[in-house]
Amino acid sequence: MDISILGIPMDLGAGRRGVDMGPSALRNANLDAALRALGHQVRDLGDVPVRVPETLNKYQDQGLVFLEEILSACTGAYERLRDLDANTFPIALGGDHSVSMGTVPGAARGRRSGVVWVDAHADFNTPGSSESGNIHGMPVAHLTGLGDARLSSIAGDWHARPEDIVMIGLRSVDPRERELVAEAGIKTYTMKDVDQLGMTRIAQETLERLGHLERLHVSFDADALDPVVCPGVGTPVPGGLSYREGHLLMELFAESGRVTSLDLVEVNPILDVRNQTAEVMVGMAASLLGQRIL
Ligand code: HAR
Ligand code: MN
Ligand code: MN
Ligand code: MN
Repeated sequence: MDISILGIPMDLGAGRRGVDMGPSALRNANLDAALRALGHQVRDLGDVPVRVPETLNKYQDQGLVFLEEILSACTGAYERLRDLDANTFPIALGGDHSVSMGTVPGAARGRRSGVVWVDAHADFNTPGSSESGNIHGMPVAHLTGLGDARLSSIAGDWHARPEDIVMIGLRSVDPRERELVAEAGIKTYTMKDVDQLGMTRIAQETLERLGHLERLHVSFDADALDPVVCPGVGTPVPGGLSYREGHLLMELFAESGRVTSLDLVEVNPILDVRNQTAEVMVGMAASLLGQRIL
């Protein structure tokens, strides 16, 4: 497979500094070599330009922190991925999760696409429901066309349909956000569901539910994994996916042969232990892209 890597070194959407160093940490954990070892052709496109927070005054525009700069970086990521060859597999390196407002439609390249959101959080706030104003808590809502019109039209009128989205690993959802997720009718698997059903069944159900779609995008937030496995994240929540649950999900998706793009986001090297979180996330990417035990 032809794989293209694109970094979006941005932390403007998060409440805490540091995930702007995520792309560097993931590259240092030898993402490209791990994928080449699996027989893929790998090209690194470098990084999308992102403004440095210290050059800006923090502001809110309609309840959105750093709206203009995030819009510009997401648009950059969108355009870069949109222009890739149709059968290239893009891997976007965050950066905070707001980058996915650009990477998901960019990777879709105009086509309808399923979205598997692997995350402790639903990221389904709107400017009206958000308690923090941090845009990384809002990308999925904007992908479906809700929220601020500027952020929801990064890809023109391309939107993810709620019935094409599945969330896995949830354990921190704000009260008003919970209502929005339910209203939208998005399929969710909380950590309770992971405990009760097991990851095998969740992976199977997800692939079945999205069975009408030829293209699937996996948006993998490092905080979906337990903080013991991935300590280097800005918003750790206890009780997350185990190392094996993460790998199993990726392995079952790999077997399906249906995933066509990936985000690796929210890696925060400042809070990490010897780049462990980036290394774990590179392992997840390798499993999704065909690494086998036997
Ligand atoms: N729900 C909270 C908010 O909207 C926290 C969101 C944290 N998001 C991430 N990405 N780390 O999943 O502010
Ligand atoms: Mn997230
Ligand atoms: Mn998260
Ligand atoms: Mn729109």
